[in-house]
Amino acid sequence: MTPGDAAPVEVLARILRPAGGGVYVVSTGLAEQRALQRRVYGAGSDAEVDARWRAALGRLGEAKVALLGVPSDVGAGFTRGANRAPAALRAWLMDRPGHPVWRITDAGDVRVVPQLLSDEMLAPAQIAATRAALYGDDPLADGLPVSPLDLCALALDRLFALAPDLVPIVLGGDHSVGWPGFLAAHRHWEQARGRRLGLLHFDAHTDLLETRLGIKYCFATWAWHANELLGRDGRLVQVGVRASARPQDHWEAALGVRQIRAAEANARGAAALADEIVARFERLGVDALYVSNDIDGTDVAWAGATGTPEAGGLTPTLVSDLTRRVAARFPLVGGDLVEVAPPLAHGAPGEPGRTLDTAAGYLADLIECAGG
Ligand SMILES: [Mn+2]
Repeated sequence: MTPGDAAPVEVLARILRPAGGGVYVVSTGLAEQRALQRRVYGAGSDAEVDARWRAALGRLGEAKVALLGVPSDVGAGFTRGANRAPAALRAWLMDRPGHPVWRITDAGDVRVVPQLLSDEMLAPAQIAATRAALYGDDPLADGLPVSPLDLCALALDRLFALAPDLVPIVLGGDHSVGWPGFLAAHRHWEQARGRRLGLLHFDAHTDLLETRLGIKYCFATWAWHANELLGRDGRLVQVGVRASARPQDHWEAALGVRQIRAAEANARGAAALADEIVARFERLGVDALYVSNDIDGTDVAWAGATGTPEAGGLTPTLVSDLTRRVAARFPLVGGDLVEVAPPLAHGAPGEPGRTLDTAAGYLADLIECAGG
């Protein structure tokens, strides 16, 4: 049996965990994880948490928007901690019951083995060993992947099998999860259904390396691969770049992207930028939008708890306004929010609450633009 043979909900039940439970813990962190899960599900026991999560999986077929946590930071490169975002943001939002996240279906978290990233990087013996550890001798788990990026892509594929019009919102994790997020959207919407995606990407960095230290998929390469899927035809627009070894015209000439650096973005404002991006996407035949929001595109004043902070960034107002203006013209069919790293606040006053507030706003933008 291959993973394609089992019912989508049965696959999801094996490769996901209840919300907040994707980080594997044994002793340290276990009490905190259980407490959060009981709060999120309004449950009194682990069994009840599990039952309510499975009930949520059962409702996915009718869902319009769904949240998928990917608590992995193995794709990061400088400072880690983004694996804690899916749990920390849900905990933060527990105190904000009016937030739109509580109106949508939470599919839970991808199971994360914290030393793995992509199955392509693993020897067959490692895949077999981890598969046995994760799934035991479950016959329905035969052939399932074991690494976060592959599990995320498979989960999104099965979500689309359950609900073809679903808009999944991926909550990372480092920016490597943007790769399975966009790949799944491209397979479903562009390759299978003939739509043309535009990719709006907020970031301090270009993420446009083909490989980094020989690694194909990581935080610094996902946008290169996404741009290849788009055929380098100009449908990748990057906003907020300010930390790059090469100038803007290099990336625009070499890869066909449009890059609006942070200083230009802040000077022109959301309305003018939206006009440019909408006109560009219209000219290129775009009819569906994917937004990848790396919180380090935002200035450290509002989002300091992240792995590679850079001064001189975007304001949250600009990021939100631009997202909503472009999504008002092209339907949002997928998105991710990545690089929120609550442990990296370094004791700065008001952090990591300020970053979580900024992230909560961006999550609301994605959910509401998706119609949730
Ligand atoms: Mn990034």
